[in-house]
Amino acid sequence: MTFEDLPDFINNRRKNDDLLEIEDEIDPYLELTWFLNEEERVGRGKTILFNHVKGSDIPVVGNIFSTHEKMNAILGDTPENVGMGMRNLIRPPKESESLIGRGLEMLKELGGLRPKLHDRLPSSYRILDTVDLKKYPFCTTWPEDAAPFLTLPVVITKDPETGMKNAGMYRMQMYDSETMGMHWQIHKDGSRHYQDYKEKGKIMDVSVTLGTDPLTIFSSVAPLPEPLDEFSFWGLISKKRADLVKGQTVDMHYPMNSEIVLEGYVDTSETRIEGPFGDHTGYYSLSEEFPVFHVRKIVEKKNPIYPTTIVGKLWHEDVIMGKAIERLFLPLVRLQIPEIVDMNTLEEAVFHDMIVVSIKKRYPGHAKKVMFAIWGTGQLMFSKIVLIVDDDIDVHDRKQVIWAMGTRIDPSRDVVIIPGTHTDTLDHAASLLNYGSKMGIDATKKWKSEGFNRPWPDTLSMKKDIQERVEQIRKKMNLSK
Ligand SMILES: [Mn+2]
Repeated sequence: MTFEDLPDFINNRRKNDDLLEIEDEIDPYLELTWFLNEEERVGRGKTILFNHVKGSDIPVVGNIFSTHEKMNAILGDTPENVGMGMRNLIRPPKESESLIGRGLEMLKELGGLRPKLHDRLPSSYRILDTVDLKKYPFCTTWPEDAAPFLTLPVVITKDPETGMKNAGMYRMQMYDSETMGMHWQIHKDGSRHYQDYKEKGKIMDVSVTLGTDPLTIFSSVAPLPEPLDEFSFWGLISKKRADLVKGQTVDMHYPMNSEIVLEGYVDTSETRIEGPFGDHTGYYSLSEEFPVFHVRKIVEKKNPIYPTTIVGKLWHEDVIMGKAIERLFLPLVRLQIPEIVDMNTLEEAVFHDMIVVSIKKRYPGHAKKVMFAIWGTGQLMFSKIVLIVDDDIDVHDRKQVIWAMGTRIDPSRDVVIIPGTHTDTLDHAASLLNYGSKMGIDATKKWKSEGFNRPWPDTLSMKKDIQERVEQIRKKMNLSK
């Protein structure tokens, strides 16, 4: 089961005693997002509906993804199970199946997931006569932010050649009542479309959907392999076809369950200073030139609800989403790099700054092979530090990981530095924007065939019978937990 739309999700949260409704007037300037922050900090992470937001008639909802329980409700299952389901869909044929039979079955399954396209807006929508972004409760999160930012927009663009849709999430700075910044990071699909339009010297249509069912929001964040678009991914998870409706002034379709849609365009010859913005790195992103989005038309539901999120250091809901992505995509990553046993993208390192991967090592130099495979796989390419450990290490146990890193490496032999390569746009330490270096650390036990000629010492562990005997005595004395 997936949610119909944002109000359906909110009702579900109310029923599950996971909704705080705030009736006090809350200022969208700093106060509102700090409220979300505090609810997460105390470890409860309830969804919050702000019914009275200063300067706007529109309620705001936040903490949509703030617990694992909620994330599972949104996916309709655990990320692990969803990932295994996707892996099975693209599994190779079994011995009993013919290759063609399997291929046809796959096509049928995937074809069934294409979005359904509608021409007419449902009657519950209205097309506004004027464009005035100032009436919306857009939030400012941190004191040095340049302006209010949209933090959960689903930005839809179309490939100018193939017409293939993309839905991505890029923060958007409010400039005035009609224009916004479009923070298209250079490696993202939205930015690639932008580059293609720019080469042709064309203006591009863009729609920005604010508030859909949470799975659509999640899909726009998921690092999907190129041929799979976000709405088909949505279909794959929800096992039904997404309903998209034709725009009024843009040549594209967008989710028919949107609360608010900003239809508009980006003139590819125009940029403007964007930022600073308090980011999920824990720093303010610096100001840079980015494209500008002009709103032509606004379409909204009667009584819409606006969704927002807070990013900052560590404990925010992007960690829950990031972990769901890690678990969901692990089975698919393992299709491509089968020697990976487990991986941990560390939230303390903003996910992509450090990844720990355990492998079943089979041949000399295997750890380095896996490092290079990671730098060549989807958005794992952003991993700044890749730490490879043997599969006796639990990658989710920081103590074991640091122990392996400390005791199993000889730095001059086991650390590789790759100079002059791509970096994440939000890597503030790289000397140039989008360009820097990577580090791989091979913390596997070294083998003779890797030139290691000393014996590798045995790892400590206690005999089973001794453990059991001591445990019996402790139990008798009530010392056992
Ligand atoms: Mn995409």
